[in-house]
Amino acid sequence: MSAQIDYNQLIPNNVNLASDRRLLRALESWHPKFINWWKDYGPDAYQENEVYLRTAVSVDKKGWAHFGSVKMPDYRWGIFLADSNAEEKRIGFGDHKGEKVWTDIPGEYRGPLRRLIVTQGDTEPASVEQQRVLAATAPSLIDMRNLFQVNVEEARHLWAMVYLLMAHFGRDGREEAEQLLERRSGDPDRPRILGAFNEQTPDWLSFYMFTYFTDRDGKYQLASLAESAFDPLARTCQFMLTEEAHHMYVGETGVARIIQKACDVMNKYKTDDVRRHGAIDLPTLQKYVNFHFSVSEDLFGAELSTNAANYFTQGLKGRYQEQFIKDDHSLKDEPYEITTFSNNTLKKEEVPALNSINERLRDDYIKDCQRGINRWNKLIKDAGIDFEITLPHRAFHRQIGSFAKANVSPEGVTMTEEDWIKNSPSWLPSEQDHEYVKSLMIQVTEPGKFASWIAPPRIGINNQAIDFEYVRF
Ligand code: BYC
Ligand code: FE
Ligand code: FE
Repeated sequence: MSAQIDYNQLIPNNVNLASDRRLLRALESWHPKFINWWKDYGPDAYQENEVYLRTAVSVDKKGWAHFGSVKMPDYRWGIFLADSNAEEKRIGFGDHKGEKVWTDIPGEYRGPLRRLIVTQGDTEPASVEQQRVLAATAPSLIDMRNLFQVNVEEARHLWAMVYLLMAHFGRDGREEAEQLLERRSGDPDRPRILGAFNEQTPDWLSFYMFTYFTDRDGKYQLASLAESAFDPLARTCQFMLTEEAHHMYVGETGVARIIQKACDVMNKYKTDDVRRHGAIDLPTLQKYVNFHFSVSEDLFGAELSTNAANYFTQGLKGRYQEQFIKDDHSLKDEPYEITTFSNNTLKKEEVPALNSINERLRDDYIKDCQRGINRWNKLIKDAGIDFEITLPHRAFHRQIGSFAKANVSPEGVTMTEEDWIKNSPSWLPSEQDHEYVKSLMIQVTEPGKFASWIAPPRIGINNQAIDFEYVRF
């Protein structure tokens, strides 16, 4: 008998994998393809080094963040659904409000649910592909470890969606699972589904911005799917959200440390020209904010969307924290105020709430983005420096929805396309800005040492010291 992998052992899970032969077989044929993808399109180096990673081995407090040193290809990508009592749980919104949640998929909703799960699943490996070359320029060991932690968890999120596809969509699901490994970020012939996931993440400033702004879209999309009447999807997303928090923490603290360094240099040398001292100036940082925020806003879809209205009415995808919203949760004739663009003018307008589900989620997202910006601004203020980072207007630099046709400045002023293009180098990272940031990207691997452009973090990972050997060489 050939050496058999015990998949129930290999894949930590709380879905009783051992008892489902058909599912096990499907995963057995997908797993080697996943590993090949991980080796070819995951981190392009250090696959044989031991990395201090957390692994989820169960969903409870003790098990979901189990720390240890592992080689990435040996990471145990598990399948976990948050605890649930499907017998008592009720659907919280839409036409099926009040009915029991579904443990399997009603036939008529297979199409839209498959599409939602595939779109979610597609972003996870896409982000790993986007980040694959970053280790070669990591500013410290702890940062390199954080990158790898995010990468293995995004790969686990792929597993989470592949599990749903294989367990609930039969042959179609198995085909979708294959295609999730075949599309490639940025490949013009077989791109990833959503725009932001085909952009490059060429440097660490982009990486922190991505984890701050784009992983936060993940938080809001997952939270909406965690409301789903399809209980396995809801529970999977609920558990993914616990991991998502760390990704956004990496982004927020990463940017904060860059700001700290810029402020320290400004104060030490009494100059705004921090580039002379190998730091990243705040105006450049603002341009990266403008870019990553606007690209991430596009991920919420069009302001008015019948797709989103249908998902809601059918009970497939809810709103952020549905149970805390005080309305009828069916939105048959509720209004919602959105900003619209027509005749070259931005204005506020009341529209049916049901059609503006995407915009409402984007509103929740924007508020959340602003909270971290406020914390960054406090750092700047505490350093005695007169500079404020701001979120650009929601219509600035958009590709999706009604603002795609608009030419709007970060301040929200409409203009001609010609003027917009003329001004854009002062709003978005220019070729020179990219070159400058790239010139700073030099790998630092001595424990406890950091590149010139970033301050050390305040604390280590899991109570380890800052100079702990997070990646062993
Ligand atoms: N790019 O009716 P609309 C994460 C298409 S991030 C390209 O508004 P809908 C993560 C759309 O497909 C979270 N195309 O669309 C973060 C539609 O096409 P059709 C990912 C786009 O369906 C970091 C048309 O435009 N999860 O987890 O309401 C690292 C009309 O649009 C885009 C999800 O996205 C775009 N940006 O809304 C790792 C959740 N936007 O029908 C991971 C699942 C729209 O005309 N996805 N289009 O052919 C969804 O809920 C929805 O698909 C969307 C789009 C909210 C994305
Ligand atoms: Fe994810
Ligand atoms: Fe994430």
